[in-house]
Amino acid sequence: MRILRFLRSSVKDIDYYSKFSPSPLSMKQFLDFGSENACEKTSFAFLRQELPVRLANIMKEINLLPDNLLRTPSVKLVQGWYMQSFQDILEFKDKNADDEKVTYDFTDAVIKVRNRHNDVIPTMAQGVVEYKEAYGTDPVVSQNVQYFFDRFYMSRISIRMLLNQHTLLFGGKVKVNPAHPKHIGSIDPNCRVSAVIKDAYENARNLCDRYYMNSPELVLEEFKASPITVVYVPSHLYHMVFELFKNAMRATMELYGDAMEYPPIHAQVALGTEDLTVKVSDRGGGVPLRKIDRLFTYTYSTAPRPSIDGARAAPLAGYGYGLPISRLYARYFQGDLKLYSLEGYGTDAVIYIRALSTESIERLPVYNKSAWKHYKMIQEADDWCVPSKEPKDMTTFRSF
Ligand code: W6P
Repeated sequence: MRILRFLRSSVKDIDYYSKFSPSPLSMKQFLDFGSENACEKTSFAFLRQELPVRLANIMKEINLLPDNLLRTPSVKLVQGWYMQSFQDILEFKDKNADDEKVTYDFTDAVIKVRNRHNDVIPTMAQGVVEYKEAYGTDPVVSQNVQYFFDRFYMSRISIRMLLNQHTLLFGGKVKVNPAHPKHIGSIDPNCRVSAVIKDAYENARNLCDRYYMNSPELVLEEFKASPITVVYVPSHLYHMVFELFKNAMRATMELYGDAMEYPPIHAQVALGTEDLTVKVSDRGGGVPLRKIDRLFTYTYSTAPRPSIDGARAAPLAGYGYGLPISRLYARYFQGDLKLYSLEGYGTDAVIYIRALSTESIERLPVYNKSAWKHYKMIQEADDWCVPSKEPKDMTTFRSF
């Protein structure tokens, strides 16, 4: 009986909070939370409303996954984490924001929530593997799963951004990070793009050297006299370029085999009035257009991992969610990540970031009728002809 009442009340709470739209924050608003006059109390008051809204919105979408995927132990586990975290935060609904003990306990709860969700990505990936093994893949399910995961992981990125900002700003004795005193939580108001690129390259190169015993050089060009900077989360930029370098290196090394010389990877950084653009180019042979979409597909990337024998290090890239998640990081602040490939030559991977912090606003999924429709849509017949390899027998149309 107690369990039932507990479940019923949380379902009502989720319904209630899912009817609010998440409130996207701009870079400026994130910075304001970290400024002199902003305080833990303001952040607390915002988060105790906004976190349940973002959690409830995405929990409603988890429920729309195909039943067979929803029933896998992995997805059930993740669902339980969301339920628990939702309740943990709701505990603070009617608490006194002026009570220091309350705000202290809240920061503690925020840390617990973040840690609870550390393994969401591999756990959900496991759920997809279990589902594929039992039921195979069909195009309608794959399309829905792709739609879901893009929204689910974007929601997760945004929630973790909020959790991180709160704990970095208010979790310690002081707001400043001694290693990076100018950072506001995870944001660097003067993020030097090329420095992050060099760092990511060096670390990708280390992995490449371990796996292939060699690695391509980097040629980095910046189209501006002074170092290009942007208001951004350096860890997000690092995540994206690190992923691109791993892919570029793998393509290069696999194409050139045991040759002792490799074409370098080029990285270019440009700053315009709207966009800050980073291009990573390899000459690793490219990918045919038909196969580009697959690189961003969650159901495609989750092939059961090739068994890793102890002697050989983990492969450099692939079999993961690296590229789709990287694209979400780019889109999170209204940018994008695209691949342009020349099959038979190489690939350009381009990251677009908003140059103006006023335009860097969170891009968040919202649970509403039109999201609901995406899952319920029955696949209608395509409105384009199916290409046929056999040309039609034109003799039928002869006029004699
Ligand atoms: C490739 C495939 C790929 C994906 C992402 C970035 C670079 C590259 N190069 O051949």
